[in-house]
Amino acid sequence: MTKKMMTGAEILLECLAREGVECIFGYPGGATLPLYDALYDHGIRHVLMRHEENTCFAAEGYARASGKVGVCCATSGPGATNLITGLADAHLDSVPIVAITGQVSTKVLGTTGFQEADTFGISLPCTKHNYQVRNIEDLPRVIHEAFYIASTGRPGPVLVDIPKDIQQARAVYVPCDELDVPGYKPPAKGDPALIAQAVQMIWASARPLVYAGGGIVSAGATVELREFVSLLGIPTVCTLMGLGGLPSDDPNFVSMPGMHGSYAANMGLTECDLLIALGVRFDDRVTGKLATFAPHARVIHVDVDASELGKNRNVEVAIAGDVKCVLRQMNDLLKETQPICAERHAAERETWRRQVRVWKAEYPLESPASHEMIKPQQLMAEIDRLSAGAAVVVSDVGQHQMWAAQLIRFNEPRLWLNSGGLGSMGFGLPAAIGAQVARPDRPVFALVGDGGFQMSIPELATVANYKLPIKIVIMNNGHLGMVRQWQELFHQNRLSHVKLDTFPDAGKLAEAYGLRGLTLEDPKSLAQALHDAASTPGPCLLNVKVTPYENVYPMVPSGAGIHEMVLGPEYDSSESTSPQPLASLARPSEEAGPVTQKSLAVLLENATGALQRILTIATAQCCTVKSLSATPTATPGQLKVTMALEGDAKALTRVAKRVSKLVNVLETTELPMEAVGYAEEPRLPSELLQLDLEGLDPVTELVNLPSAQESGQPDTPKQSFRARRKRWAQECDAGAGPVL
Ligand SMILES: Cc1ncc(C[n+]2csc(CCOP(=O)(O)OP(=O)(O)O)c2C)c(N)n1
Ligand SMILES: [Mg+2]
Repeated sequence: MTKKMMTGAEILLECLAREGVECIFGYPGGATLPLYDALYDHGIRHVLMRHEENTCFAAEGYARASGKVGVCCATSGPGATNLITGLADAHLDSVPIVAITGQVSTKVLGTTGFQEADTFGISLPCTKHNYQVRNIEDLPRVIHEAFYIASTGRPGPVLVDIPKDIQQARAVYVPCDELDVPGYKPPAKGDPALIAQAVQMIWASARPLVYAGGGIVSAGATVELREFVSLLGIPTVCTLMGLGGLPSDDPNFVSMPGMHGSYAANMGLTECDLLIALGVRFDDRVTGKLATFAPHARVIHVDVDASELGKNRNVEVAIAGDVKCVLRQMNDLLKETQPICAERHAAERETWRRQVRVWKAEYPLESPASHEMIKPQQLMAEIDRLSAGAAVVVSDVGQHQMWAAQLIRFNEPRLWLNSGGLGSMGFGLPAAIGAQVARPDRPVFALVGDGGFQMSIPELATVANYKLPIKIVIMNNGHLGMVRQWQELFHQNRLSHVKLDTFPDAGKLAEAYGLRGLTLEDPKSLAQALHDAASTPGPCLLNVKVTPYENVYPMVPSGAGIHEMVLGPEYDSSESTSPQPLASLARPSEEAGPVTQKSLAVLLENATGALQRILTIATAQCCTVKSLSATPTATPGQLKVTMALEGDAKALTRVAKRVSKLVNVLETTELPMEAVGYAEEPRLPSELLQLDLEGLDPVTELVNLPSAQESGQPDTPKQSFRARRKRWAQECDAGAGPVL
């Protein structure tokens, strides 16, 4: 190859091109003038953002959506310091970024020159690695190392600080084809002895649970994870960072665990006897109080970053390795041992799966609707309906982020992008810009709060400039909602400086930037407006006004165990939605009443899983379904289900209340007992067969299910929940909580 004289800036761009970089998100300045001059007629695309922090968020959006390394660039001094939040964000969420910063010339370094900041020193704790290039000959090696380190092992941001005179200097470009980074050897395969031990523990488990995190997404291990959980039918919870790692439509997917996780996910973690932790870091937002986290579980932990293993929780088997490779190894061994081991504990595992299904049905993550004002959950349900698990949803930080994580499905990895570890407000819109650049083929929603949106308004110019067809949806609750929720619940509702009184007219704001925009308040127009926005080409800004005092539930109070989650006002006897002190909100009832009967008529949309949910709610409350019949109504697609129930009086009331809240239930009426009567044989008319009963235990079994007392079952879910809580209380009183 002929050797070529090039400037440092040209060499930098050549190296970026060799790394396959398609786009740089940047903002120029004095110390990057040589680089921008070289970019002037270079093929690499540059997206001019409106703030340096957003160059890094956009690069993160690009990286998270595509799986490639995101590249951002800023000038020295204030440009570089503006990048820091983005770098810290990428560092905590393990996102591969290469950040290029300009620096004052080497002769001026250390003299407090104009726009000099110690970028190397400042960025050290919030990057995976960083460099300052002092010699043009080092440039190719440094750039290729930066990409290698950013994208391998546990991914993360790498910063390269390049003084201006190095960008201007000329040298013969010598490509760097081989890398050797001393001391950096990310593990790939797991130790076979540990894999064997893990597989043995898996076959020996009665109540296994997979706890999958962002590592699954980073490693591209979705296919392997699907196979792994399907081999034994292991219920799987995905963390905020791991959503989509196991598709939401996978039968083994439960939901998100943790502070705002579902009842099923948190109880699954609490009750499992084997926890298989894959690409997770036992983050405090997931574990709650560590002393009561997964108290009955032995733990297998797989992570590419060996320093995570055993960091927060003792583990029985710690496997350092790429989770994709390790899952392949485990899958191979599971399949090999299946013929001899599959029967072991199979019945217990089936009971466990049923238990998790019951928890899901009993305490579902629901989208309550209102006819007067749009509820935040209603907005998420509409986005979910439009997306059907296939759109990219980039969220900002706050209540809207938690509702989105709870209620929107993601049937592929890299569709759900959010700032998890650092929780950086202002992330949503710029990250959506990066995501849309990476995925022009997919609809991209930027779902932001009215607070976070106001941190990133200038990026509307970028959206307009590049005609990016992002649908910006502001969940406008008039507050810094998540902070308001904590003030309400933990600071006696003293709402201190959280009201966002002034918000721009979205129509005018959008128009000022040359975009379409409107404000929505009427629940009746929500679905159509979102549909129009999604189906009309080009960007759009929707300001959706929602009920201002809604809280995100379930919620695990800070410092509590995740089994102590507060389920929310709909599980309380009072139906008030006004702010209430935490203590007044219900946890599952602890007292039993007399056995009695109740009959219910339920008007139902004939939709997937609708009947299943009603029946599982009843059985989960230990109520016996004595008879059940269904008849079509005059309205197509509607059924009237009549059922006679027997059980604890309070439980029957809870069943009636919860059934009435189900999404597909239009109306619930209590009937006099004589109107229904008990059937010797359950009446199951053919209309029932039109309901989607997939995953449901045989209907006859449910209909004839004996009550807990009759069957002599030792421990119903409710009873075990009560017993467990009592036991912990006693243990804590005795000063001997579960030992880890
Ligand atoms: C940069 C930054 N500043 C402050 C916070 C603390 N914080 C977390 S959530 C939140 C409220 C967000 O309000 P909004 O964007 O309206 O979203 P909502 O919670 O109302 O959905 C705040 C202030 C943060 N996470 N990031
Ligand atoms: Mg808000």
